[in-house]
Amino acid sequence: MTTAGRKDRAVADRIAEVWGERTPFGREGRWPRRADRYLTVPGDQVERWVPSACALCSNGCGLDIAVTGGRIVGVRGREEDRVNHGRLGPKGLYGWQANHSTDRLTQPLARVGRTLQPVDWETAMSAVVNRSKEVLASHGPLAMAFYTSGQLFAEEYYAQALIARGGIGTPHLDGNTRLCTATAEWALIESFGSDGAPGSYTDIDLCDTLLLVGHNVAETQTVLWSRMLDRLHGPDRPRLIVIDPRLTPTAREADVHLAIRPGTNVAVLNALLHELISNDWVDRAFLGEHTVGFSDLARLAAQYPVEKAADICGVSADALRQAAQIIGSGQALVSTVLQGVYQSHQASAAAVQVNNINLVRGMIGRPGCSVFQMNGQPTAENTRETGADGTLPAYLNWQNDAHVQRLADAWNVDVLQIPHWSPPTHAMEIFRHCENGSIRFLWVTGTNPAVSLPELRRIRSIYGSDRLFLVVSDAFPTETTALADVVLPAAMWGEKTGCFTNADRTVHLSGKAVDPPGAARSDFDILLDYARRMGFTDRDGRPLLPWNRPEDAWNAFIALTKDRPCDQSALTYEKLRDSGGLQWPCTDRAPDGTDRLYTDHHFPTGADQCEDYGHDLVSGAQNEEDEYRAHDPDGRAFLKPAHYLPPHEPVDHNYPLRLTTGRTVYHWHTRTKTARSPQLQEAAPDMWVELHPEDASRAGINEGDLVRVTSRRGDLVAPAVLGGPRPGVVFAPFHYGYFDQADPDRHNRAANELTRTEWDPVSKQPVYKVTAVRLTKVADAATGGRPVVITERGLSALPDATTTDAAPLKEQP
Ligand SMILES: Nc1nc2c(c(=O)[nH]1)N[C@H]1C(S)=C(S)[C@@H](COP(=O)(O)OP(=O)(O)OC[C@H]3O[C@@H](n4cnc5c(=O)[nH]c(N)nc54)[C@H](O)[C@@H]3O)O[C@H]1N2
Ligand SMILES: Nc1nc2c(c(=O)[nH]1)N[C@H]1C(S)=C(S)[C@@H](COP(=O)(O)OP(=O)(O)OC[C@H]3O[C@@H](n4cnc5c(=O)[nH]c(N)nc54)[C@H](O)[C@@H]3O)O[C@H]1N2
Ligand code: SF4
Ligand SMILES: [Mo]
Repeated sequence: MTTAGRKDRAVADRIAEVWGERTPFGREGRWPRRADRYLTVPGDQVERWVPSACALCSNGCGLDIAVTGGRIVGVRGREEDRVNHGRLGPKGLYGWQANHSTDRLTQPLARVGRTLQPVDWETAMSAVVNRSKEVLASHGPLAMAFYTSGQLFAEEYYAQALIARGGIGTPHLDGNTRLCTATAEWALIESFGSDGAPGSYTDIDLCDTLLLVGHNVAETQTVLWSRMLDRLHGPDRPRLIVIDPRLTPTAREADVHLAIRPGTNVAVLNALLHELISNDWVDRAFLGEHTVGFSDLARLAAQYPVEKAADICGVSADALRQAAQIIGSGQALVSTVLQGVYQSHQASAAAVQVNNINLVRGMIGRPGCSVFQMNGQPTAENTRETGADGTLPAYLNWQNDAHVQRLADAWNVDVLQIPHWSPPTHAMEIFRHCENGSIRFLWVTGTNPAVSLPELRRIRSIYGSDRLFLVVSDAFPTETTALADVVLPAAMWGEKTGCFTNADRTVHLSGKAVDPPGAARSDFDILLDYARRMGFTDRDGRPLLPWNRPEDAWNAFIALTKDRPCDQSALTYEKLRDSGGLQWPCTDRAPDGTDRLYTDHHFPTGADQCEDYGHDLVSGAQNEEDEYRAHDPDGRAFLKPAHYLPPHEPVDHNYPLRLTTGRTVYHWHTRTKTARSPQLQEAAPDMWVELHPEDASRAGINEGDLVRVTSRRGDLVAPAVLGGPRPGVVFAPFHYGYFDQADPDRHNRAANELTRTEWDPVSKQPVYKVTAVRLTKVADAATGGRPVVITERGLSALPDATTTDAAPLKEQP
């Protein structure tokens, strides 16, 4: 950091002070502004400020990018932005430095034997196009697949959806949104008929009760947590319930922390529902007019008295009663749900029970009342809206012929060109088809599956297979690009223009601030080039993607959303520029956007409108159109109950502990960006695992000792940090792969070596949070381990620990 950088920072150190100073405010007050910025040059040397938003989580904080001499030199939060009121967290302030990292991909690469050689764009794109044409000729469209991101821009996803579904005619297009918020999407569809976040961040300002389920918001959406903290530290403090097996920074602030056993969400939520119903803390008028299914829900919940749930979940019955009492007596409830539900056992069934809690209380569509089936990645919402994630664009229903026809008309293609004989293929199924050889061409964009997918040994073998032609578009060399046949260098955020939508439906236009390095190109331009070279045309022989700029694609997309639940037909670039960011729906009737959905308590469940006919929550069986129409809920929300089932992989004598995986505040996923941002990398330089002191002492493990965590599929070796998880649970961050390890072929650092190929029956989201493992000590801190620096947040700062691997000591029972 330069001296100038120090002098110009209007905020304290966001590494030590993750959430910054408190600016408390009371209920119905306005969240005070706070101007956060970080510059590496003196402020008066900034030549231009380019409006954008932070793309390092789903909060989508509004910011401006500072540019000097054609380089990004810093960022400042926009005080007038409705999302962050000027604040930025650690990743937002420091993460942009990765853009200028010297090891960016600046040229396409093509495989020659075992190595990747630099080539020009002509050579690279010809290779991609020639192989596409060969595969199409020899195996047909079902041999072609695309695996995209939750981190590109809406325009890029829409181009991909049009190429895959309208151009090639393959159902095999999905996003890493499948690993991220497929369950958010499906929980919303199952309850309300359509995707789309019902609530608004203004509800945080107005609520009196917060229920956070499997959501460590303090570390994963730090600016949203600042908003919550400012309420929690202000007058009329809302009451806070946190359901999480670990004592996270979020849980530390809770009135009631339910540290449940991983995988038992449905049991705990059913018990809460049972308490609410049996105490008559329910809104009978709302239930009668606006929902279907209450008697079934009540009947099922009655089978979950708190004592039974306490037993299953490993928490006290009193704590459960207390939590229910808080929810039952509050007048304005905001619930949030994230990966502790979506990536745990019975993901969709559990997420829907949180919807049910808000519904039985009648607390939705009113100020201060909402449920956030949270997003994670910055643009995952757009993957879902544009149809790049295993749904059709604009929340159209693949089983509804009129919907598919509407899409075919918009694209001017034959309706049979758009695959709709079954649901679009989900990612885990795509990889299965690659494994068995029926998919021969896979194009991966903006995701690093060789670290982020479960059971990495299997993934490496699938991606590395000679039979599969693998194209990877990325900004950096990664564990996945290393397996590719062709690597395409991509422009990143700040180097291209496009829109993205945050977790409360706020859309920002992110401007191009600087040119991409070397020959790197935006994904949008790469996709247009591919479409032209492939010769995709519409029914009249005109180019299928008749666009030149991202704005053209955006205009086509928003036109398609007209009268759909995600209607953004009036949300032009011009309006986005003028407003600095608006919430959809944004239409001629609501030109300034819409704060919260369902204020009239009419839900998009009608058979003609809904995005899907829904599923059985436990088996995942798809409902059919005829049966749905026969009981058309016609605007009423569904209350869908579900029984608790134990996790599929049991803990037993050999694997007695539960591994759960997740995040630290300082890193973003597989660290391609945050490891290249000096402050963030320094704050959390290497892998660790967190243990409960009782489990550690039983295994003879002290803080800092090197331990091995082994599952039925693989192992990892890392120093132990004590504290955090409940007894019986081990926590490992999933950020650390192999690109910055001395020996990249030594595979015992990534958490996903241990996880299992398994997914939720409804959302098809992989299960990352309930792996059965055992623990062994490898070496003492003093001998083979490393000194561990424990911060307030339980993190450790330690040098290269995974390269040491002494002989395992006696295994623990
Ligand atoms: N710093 C940082 N922020 C991020 C990201 C990042 O990589 N780094 N990624 C972004 C993305 S894409 C996402 S999806 C979000 C994820 O954000 P979160 O969901 O908040 O993060 P996780 O750490 O994956 O999981 C949350 C919590 O679930 C708990 N948990 C585990 N098993 C269970 C269970 O069975 N039941 C319950 N109730 N809880 C359980 C874990 O202990 C953990 O504290 O974060 C976003 N923000
Ligand atoms: N065990 C375990 N595994 C998990 C999770 C967990 O909690 N536990 N969480 C899951 C979740 S929620 C998520 S979201 C995933 C995240 O998993 P990934 O998506 O695989 O992780 P990232 O590191 O964000 O990968 C994004 C890639 O895109 C590149 N990139 C960045 N910007 C651009 C761009 O504009 N264009 C292109 N073409 N490339 C770009 C980056 O360099 C990076 O390589 O991991 C999942 N895996
Ligand atoms: S909360 Fe999320 S969007 Fe906001 S600054 Fe932090 S990483 Fe960026
Ligand atoms: Mo995610």
